[in-house]
Amino acid sequence: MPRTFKTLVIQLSLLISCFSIMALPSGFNYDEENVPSYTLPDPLTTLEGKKVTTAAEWSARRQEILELFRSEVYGRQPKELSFTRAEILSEETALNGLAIRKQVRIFLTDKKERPAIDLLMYLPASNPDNCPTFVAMNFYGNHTIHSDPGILLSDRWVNNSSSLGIKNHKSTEAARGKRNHRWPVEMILKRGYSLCAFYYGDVDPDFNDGFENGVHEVLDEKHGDDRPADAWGSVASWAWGCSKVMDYLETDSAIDHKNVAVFGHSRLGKTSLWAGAEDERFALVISNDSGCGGAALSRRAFGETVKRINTSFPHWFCRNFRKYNDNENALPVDQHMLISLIAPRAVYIGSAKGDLWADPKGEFLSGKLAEPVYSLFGKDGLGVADHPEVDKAVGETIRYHMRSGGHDVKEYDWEQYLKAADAALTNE
Ligand code: GTR
Repeated sequence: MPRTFKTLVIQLSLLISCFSIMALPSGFNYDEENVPSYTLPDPLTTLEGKKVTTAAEWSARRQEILELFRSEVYGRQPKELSFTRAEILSEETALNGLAIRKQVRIFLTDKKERPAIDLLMYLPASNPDNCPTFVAMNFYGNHTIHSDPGILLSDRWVNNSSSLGIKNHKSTEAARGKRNHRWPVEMILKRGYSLCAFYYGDVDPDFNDGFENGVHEVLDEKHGDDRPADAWGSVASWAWGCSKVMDYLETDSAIDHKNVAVFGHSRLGKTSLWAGAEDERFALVISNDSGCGGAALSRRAFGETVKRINTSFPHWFCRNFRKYNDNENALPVDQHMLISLIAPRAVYIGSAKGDLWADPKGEFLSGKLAEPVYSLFGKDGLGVADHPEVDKAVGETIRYHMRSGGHDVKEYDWEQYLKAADAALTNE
């Protein structure tokens, strides 16, 4: 590369990283020296103070921790979890013969036609039966993940977005394929995996409406302030949507339902972790840049804090979580215990260097501190003592990397997730 061009590239990347730091909300801590001192609860000590030393003892402790997350952080999902019904909307060859594109409407309750998840399935044409898959949530509708004209245009409520041309909470053709940089569909298919994508708003539109719409309207007995303090928030309902997709996949011979990964980015990374905790059918759980309420330790209060997330997004968690605003040390759990709930299954925590808001170090530490639980099952964790350098993926059953760049999903991330799938899912 000529020197002047190289200098320009370096200057530009410095400028970009400055921008990503400048874009961080002010009034929050981004300095390691100012992380408060804290003591973390031990995943392997029961509420009665007994030490857990075997995998058999872990199962009771796991239940205890799961209950704490339900009552204090994400809220409780309704009991009824069984599959109701699905309708095949279309099934055709697509992507120049590389894929079979199947679109399926999964009805979420037997009470009404909506809410329903529209599942976009891309199956490798070379391997359309019993194929391992990624269940992956998207932010603006299935039609945004690829320019494929056969993907049904979502008509559901969506967040407005100038870059996707979405106004008045309604998506249009202008948004088709606009998020394709986050979705290397062809790469996934060529590696022998299928992709099952859905729009999270199909389950619950992402705005604070007192839980009167989406699945809450149909399944919750009470709405608004009458809801119990441990009633499920939106993250829990999106996670429940992943389980509904799994219910359907168990009925579809195209999918090897014993080898399913669940994937999400950012708020949907928080969601994939909670889905993996609640539903042990997911063999691999992937969280990309999930941050506060996801993989990052709450007690570090680095970047986004519990108070800030409960204030900006009062509908994401249960009301009890607000007790820990500026009071993280009182939490009976921290997010390393969320990772522990996934044991002994595979988990991948992806971070990004420029994404200080999501606290990469706090995300790494959660994986690290879950290792003793994986050890009970003879499973290897991250295999390193300290945070790895940038763009260096580490780990075995627990995996981690911190990619260069900002809060996003890049091809580098997917390359690592595919390697994790090769190791964790059997692909026959
Ligand atoms: C941010 C929020 C993060 C993350 C992100 C996203 O505004 O503070 O916790 O969830 O949104 O989901 O895009």
